Amino acid sequence: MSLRGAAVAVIASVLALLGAGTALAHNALTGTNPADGAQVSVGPSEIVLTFDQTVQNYEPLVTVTGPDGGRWQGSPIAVLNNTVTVPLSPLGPAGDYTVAFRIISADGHPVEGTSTFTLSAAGTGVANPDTPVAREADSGIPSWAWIVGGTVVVVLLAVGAVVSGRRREN
Ligand SMILES: [Cu+2]
Repeated sequence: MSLRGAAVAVIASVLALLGAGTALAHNALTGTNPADGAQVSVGPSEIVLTFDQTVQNYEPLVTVTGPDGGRWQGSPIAVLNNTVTVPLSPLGPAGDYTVAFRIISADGHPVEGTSTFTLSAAGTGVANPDTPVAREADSGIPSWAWIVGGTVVVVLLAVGAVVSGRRREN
């Protein structure tokens, strides 16, 4: 085999490997119902997310956040082959509703994304009581706050120990 032939063979096998990698890549969202960017006058009874590959039925997460920050998704979330379906409560205020999802892809990786639709006419629905914005505010202490707080306490204790140690020496 000539040098040039060998180079071509190497490039071909690398391309083949890359192709295999693409085929094994994690799930991609191929469609939603309502479609991303769609305008509806009445909210549908459910949201359906369709992927290019089977979704693993492991703790799927879907939230539907309305224009006022309220949550409108129902439960349970159903995973069937390559689709994820979440019941939708009757909608309230007109405006944009964002569907955010996090699923476990066929290859085991978490995949997340969003899709948005617009409600053109206000409905009479009431936002989900168990996932209101208020509940997030209640437990809204981020983990870094605990770390900073804990560090401050440790430093104060250390300073206190040093100061009291010096007093005893004097
Ligand atoms: Cu992946």
